[in-house]
Order: sequence, then structure tokens, then C-alpha cells
Amino acid sequence: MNELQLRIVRCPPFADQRMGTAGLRKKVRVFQQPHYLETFIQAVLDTLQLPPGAMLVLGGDGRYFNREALQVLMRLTAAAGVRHLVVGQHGLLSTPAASNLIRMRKAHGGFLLTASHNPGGPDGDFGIKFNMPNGGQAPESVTEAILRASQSLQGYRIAELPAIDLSRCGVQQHGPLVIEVVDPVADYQQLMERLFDFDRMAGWVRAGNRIVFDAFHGITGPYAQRILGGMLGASPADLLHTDPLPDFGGLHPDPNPVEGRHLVELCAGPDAPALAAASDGDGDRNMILGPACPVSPGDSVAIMLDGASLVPGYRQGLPGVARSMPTSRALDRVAAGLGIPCFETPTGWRFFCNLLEAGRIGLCGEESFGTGSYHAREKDGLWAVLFWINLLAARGDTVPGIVTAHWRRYGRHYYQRHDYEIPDAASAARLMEALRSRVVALGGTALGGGRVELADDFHYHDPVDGSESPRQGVRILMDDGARIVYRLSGTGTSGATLRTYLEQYQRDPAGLFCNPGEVLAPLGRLAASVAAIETHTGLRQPTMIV
Ligand code: VG1
Ligand code: CO
Repeated sequence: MNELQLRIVRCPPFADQRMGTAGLRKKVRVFQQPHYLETFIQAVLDTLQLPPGAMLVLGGDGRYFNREALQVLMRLTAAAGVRHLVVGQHGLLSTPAASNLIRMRKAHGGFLLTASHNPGGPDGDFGIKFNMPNGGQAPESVTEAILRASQSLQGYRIAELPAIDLSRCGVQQHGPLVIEVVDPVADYQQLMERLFDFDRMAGWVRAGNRIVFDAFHGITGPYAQRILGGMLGASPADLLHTDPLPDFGGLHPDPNPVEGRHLVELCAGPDAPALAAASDGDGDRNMILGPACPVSPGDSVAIMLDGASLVPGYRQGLPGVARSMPTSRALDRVAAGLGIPCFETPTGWRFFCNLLEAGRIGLCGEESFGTGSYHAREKDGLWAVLFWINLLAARGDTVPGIVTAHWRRYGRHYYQRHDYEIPDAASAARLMEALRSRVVALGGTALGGGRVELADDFHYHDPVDGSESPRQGVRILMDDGARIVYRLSGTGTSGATLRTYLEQYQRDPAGLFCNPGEVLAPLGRLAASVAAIETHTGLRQPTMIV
């Protein structure tokens, strides 16, 4: 068998390859600079020290630069001694499907090419995540080591390979390197079949319950066609934007009520389907709506836990659950009722992985339209849609029926996120520092008509590996069930985004059906004044409310 021809390329290091909340995200043009992509991949490979002959999973969400980056990845990983690459056909794999493949194939890890819900195209964003052998994103200790490696690299090693054809499934041999091109949907579909009652769900669709799903020209189209269309019988006309496109067809694949306003409008009208849903660019987020009833992500995960015993993959009970700190505390109430622990972690899926791996939790979620379970080590958009379909079919109820019953039983957590886009990152940093310096003194004081019960900068102590993650967001908890959380986004590619998260608990049955915007407006004003947002940034209003 021929050896691979290796070439060493010398170049100065880059200083800015720190991974954020979920991987390294930069403008496509930054990744297109000579040596930029190669340096980062080399830094990952140097840090990991994979055993000779290792196996890796590669794939992405199909966005602009995916194809070119994959060819580079194959050549660098081959040069590092990897001998088996499992690659999604056409270079495509959804984030949860990639996580599953890494686990199923017992690979040594995987590179996921995606900037998730960030815009795509030549002027948009690109990104890379590295996932570990457990299928979850590299933890902070590893991403920091990768950063250090990238900052001292003097070059990289690349193998000479022909342009690899990824258009057909099957095994190719290039000298000692095996490249296995796989159907991106098949293993994922089998995984879903093990978790859900597809007969019952298909019966529910046959009974006239219509599902509308929007893939925003991201990765989930092929998955939705095969699973929602093929297995459940959803009408092809109701599966929208299902071909993955490099620029997402000009859409912004971010499943929230702003980008998905057409679904909100559809559900508000007379032709509302029984369930409408959407996912993001890389397939790990979900938005769920029913007739005149958008479901907030915090409610969604709480309702899933409440109904988990009706879904085959969860019938055996769950050891515990988790939510990211800014996510609403609706989940905590259901967990308390079941007598199971509810962990509170920093933002970003990687913090759930230790808990999932240790069997401490079986279900988890984030306010940012992300929900997942023990079945993978990433959040999973289509899985959440299937979970809801199974729940609807098993309960024989509607989305609004399930949601209002939930509020009546547990009370309602009114919830909104106000984002402020701040062009000058330095002033955003100053705002957070000023807030940090005074937050502790707020404890016990009167604020906005209530009393502050707890005020701090969230510090996470990982109960599994003992690692510490300080400074994960400023939170102010009031004695009347209100809460404000502040943090800076870790997924943007220019300027800074301040996220303020607002929550107000309402137990009174007479107050369950108010407009969230109206309920939370005073808290939004309080949040802006406590952080002096206008003084620091000049912004008088949030840039986006979800
Ligand atoms: C955002 C969300 C966070 C999510 C992350 C990745 O991070 O707030 O909850 O885990 O995106 O989601 P940030 O740092 O911008 O707030 V995605 O779908 O990348 O994969
Ligand atoms: Co995503």
C-alpha cells in the first residue's frame, strides 16, 4: 500500500482562534485567509494526539465554504495519522446526527463544519466544532489548550490527496487512508425509531393532524423528508425549504418567532396546523408551535419532562434533568414534583455532556430553542419535534391544550430575551464589568418594587469532574419570582451582543393568559436601568426580542 505524500507548510500563528459557546466562528472571509483553517485544524490535532490509525467523523450543515473546508480537513487529518474518515454524503451531517455517528462508530472524535444559526454565504459566517469520542463538544479545558497550541504553531502538515468525491456513498481507499462516505440520515433515523412510537405517531397524522416543518434550507431538510414525510406521512407541501443550500437561500436559519414569523402567523390563522416547527442551520435547535400557541423553549422542556413516561425511550424514568442558567425555571418545578434533581449549568451544550455521560441526567434544555436528551451529546431539533408529536398522539390532546393544562398545574413562567447588538465590543465589556462590580451589593436591597433575594455572577462547579467555570452571567433573583440575567454572547463574529433574560413567575390562575411582552415590560426597563445600558451603549431599545 502506497504511503501518503506529506508536505510541511510553514506560516506564522494566528492569535484569535479561541472557541466560543459552540466552536470557532468567524466570517467566511477570515476562514478563507491563507493558512487560517489549516492552522486551526493542526492546533486541534496537536492538542488531541490521536492514536495512530484513528477514526474521525466529518460533516457539516452545507453552508458556504463547507465543501472546500472538508477537502482541507481530509488532507490534514490524514497527515496526522488518521486512517479512517467517516464522512456524510455531499459533506452533510446534522450536528446531532454527527454526535450519534461518533458514538455509534466509536470514533476518536469528529469535526463539525457549521456556524449553526448564524447567517451563511460568502459574506456570512463559517465555523468548526470539534467533538470528543463521547460525541460532545470539546470541554473548556481542551478548547483552551487548542487556543494555546494555535498561538505557537509554526506551520502544519498536509497529505497530498486527489480531490475527494463525496457525492456517492461507499468506501474509497487512498493509500493507507479509508474514506467512508455514509448516508447522513440512516443511523439517525434508526436512533429515532428506538426512542419513539412511530406507529402511533403515523396514526395521529393519518387521523388528519397536519404537521408543517421549515428547514430554512439548512441541514434538516433531508432528515425531515425521510422521517416526517416518509415515516409519518406528513405532506411534502408542508415540508418547507428542504434542500440544503450554501447561502440558505437568503433565509436566516434561526428558529425563533422573529425569523419564523410566517409560522407564527400561520398558527394564528384559521389554517393553523396541529403542529408547526422549525430547526436551525445545523439541525440542533427547535421551535414548536400549535394553533394560536407558540411554545416557549423553557415551557417545552418542562412539558416534555412532565409527559416523558408516555414516550417509549423515556418510559423507564429519568435520573435527573438540567437547564442552562438563563433558561426559565419551569423545568425545576416539574423536576421537584417528580423528586429528581435539576442541575443548572452555564450556557452551551458542552456543560451538559458530563452530566449525561455520568448518567446523572436524561433530558436537558436551553432557552435558545435547544432541547436534547441522553440519546446524543448535542441538542437535537428534529428529535424535539418527534417528541412533541409522540406526546400529542399519546395524550390525544392539542398543543394549546397541553400548554394551558401545564400552566394550570405548575404556574406560568413568563419569559423573554432582549438582545442588544453593540457594535463596539469594548463598551459591552465595560458594561459587564461595571455590573459585576456592583451586583453583589444588590443582595437584600429593594429594587423595582421588590426585594433582591440573590445577586451574583454565576459560578459553575461541575459535579462530575470538579472543574470550575467562573463568570458565566450576572443574575438578579427577586423575592416575587422575577429574575434578570445578563451575559455576553459567545457565538457572534463582530461587535458584541448583550443578552438580557427576563423571567416572571405567575401562579394565580387569573394571570395565566397575559401577553408576555406586557407582563415583562417593567422588568425589561428595570434590567436596562440596572445595567445602565443606554449610558454605556447609546441603545434605548433592544435590537431583538425573542
Ligand atoms: C447561543 C445560545 C446558547 C447555545 C449556543 C449554540 O450562545 O445562547 O444557548 O448553546 O448559541 O447554539 P451565545 O453565547 O451566543 O448566547 V447553536 O444552535 O450553535 O449550535
Ligand atoms: Co445550531
